[in-house]
Amino acid sequence: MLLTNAKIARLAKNDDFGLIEDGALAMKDGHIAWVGDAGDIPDDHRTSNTHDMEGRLITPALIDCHTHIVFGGNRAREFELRLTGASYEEIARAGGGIVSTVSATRAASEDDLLADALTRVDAMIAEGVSLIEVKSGYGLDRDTELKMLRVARAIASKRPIEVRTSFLGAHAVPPEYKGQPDAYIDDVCIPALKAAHGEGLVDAVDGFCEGIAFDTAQIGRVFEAAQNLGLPVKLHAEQLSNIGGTKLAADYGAMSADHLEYATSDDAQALKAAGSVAVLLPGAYYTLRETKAPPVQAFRDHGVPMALATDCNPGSSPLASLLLTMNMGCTLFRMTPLEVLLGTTTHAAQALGLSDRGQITPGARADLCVWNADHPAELAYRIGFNPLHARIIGGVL
Ligand code: DI6
Ligand code: FE
Repeated sequence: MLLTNAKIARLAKNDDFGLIEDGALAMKDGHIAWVGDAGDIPDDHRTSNTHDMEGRLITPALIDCHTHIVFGGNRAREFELRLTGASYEEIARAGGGIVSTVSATRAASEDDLLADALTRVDAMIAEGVSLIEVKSGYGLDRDTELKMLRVARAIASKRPIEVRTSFLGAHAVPPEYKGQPDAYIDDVCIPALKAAHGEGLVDAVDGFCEGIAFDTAQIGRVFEAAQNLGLPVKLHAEQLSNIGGTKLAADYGAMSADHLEYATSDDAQALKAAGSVAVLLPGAYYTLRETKAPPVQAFRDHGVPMALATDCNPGSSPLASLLLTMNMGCTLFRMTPLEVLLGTTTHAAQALGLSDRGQITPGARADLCVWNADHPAELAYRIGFNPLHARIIGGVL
C-alpha cells in the first residue's frame, strides 16, 4: 500500500518532528518499506493500491504504556469524598481506595471485567491507540491476579489492539494481610507471579513503592523473583513521596520508572545510567490535585527519555484519553508538543522494551494514525476534540 499527499511526522529525527511536508509512505508485509518526499517515490513502491491522504497528517500510532484498565466497579463515591476534604492517602489508610476496587474486582466475572474494560479500550482506539500496557494489581490473591491478566490478554482477541501485561501483585496490602506486608509478598505475591508467568500471562513485573504500599526491601524481593524468571521490571516510584523507588528500579535495569513527581536530579541521573524511561502520568497529578510536578527539566538535562500515559484506573486517574493526557503533559508539566508526542509513541514503545515501532522509519511496524490536522502540535493543543481520521495497524487501514 502506498499513501500519498501526506504530511508525515516521522519522529525519527527529534527536531521539528522529523516532518516531511509533502510526503509519501510505502508499506509492505505490515512494515514501513519506504518514506520520503512525494517527488522521490521509487518505482518499485508504486502500486495501484495507492491512497490519497488529501494533505492530512500521519504520525506513528499512539501507545499507552501505563494503564490499569481492567478493574471492577468504580470509585465515584471516593471522588465525592475527596471533594469534601478527605485525601487519597487517608481514604487508602481507612480501607477505601485500591482495596475497595479489589473487592469489586474479586467479585466480578471474567466476562464482566472484559466487557467493562472494552468500553475504555474502545475510547482509546477511537483516538488512535494501537497498543496498551495493562497491569494486574486489583486481585491481590492468586486467582484474581491471574483472572485480571487473562482478561487483559483477551482484550487483544476482541479488538484490533495489542496488549502488554504487567504483573502488579505488589500494588497494595489486601485486607486479609493487613499489617503484614512481608507475609503478603512472600506467601501471595511472589507465588502468584510464578503461577501467572507459568501460564504465559506476564510480560513485565511492576510494583507500587510508596508509604501506603510497599518499601524498597519488599519490592526488591519481588524484583529478585522477576529477575529469576527472566522478566523485565518497572516501578511506580516517587508518586506521593521519595522513598528510593527510582534508584531501586534503576538498580534492576528497569524498563521504566513511573509517576516520579517526587524524584530528584540524582534519580534522573540513575535512570539515565540504567537506560530507563521516565513515564509521567499527568492524569493522576491532576485528579489528586498534586502540586509538585515531576522534574521534567532534570530529565531533559540528563537525557532521560520521557513517556506519557493515562494511568487509566478507577481511583487516581479515571482517564481514558491519551490525547487529553498529551494536553495535560504540556499544560501541567510544561512539556513541549514534540515531547508529548514522542512520549506517546517512540518513548512509550521504549518503556515497554519495544524498538520495532513508535517511529516512521523503514523496517518499523506500520502502525500509523492519520489525523485531520496540519501540524503535529495540534494533537496536544486542543482539549476534548478528536481529530483522528484513520488508524493503520500492521499495514491494514
Ligand atoms: N498508583 C496509581 O496512581 C494507581 N496505582 C498506583 O500504584 C492508583 C490505583 C488506584 O487508586 O486504584
Ligand atoms: Fe499506575
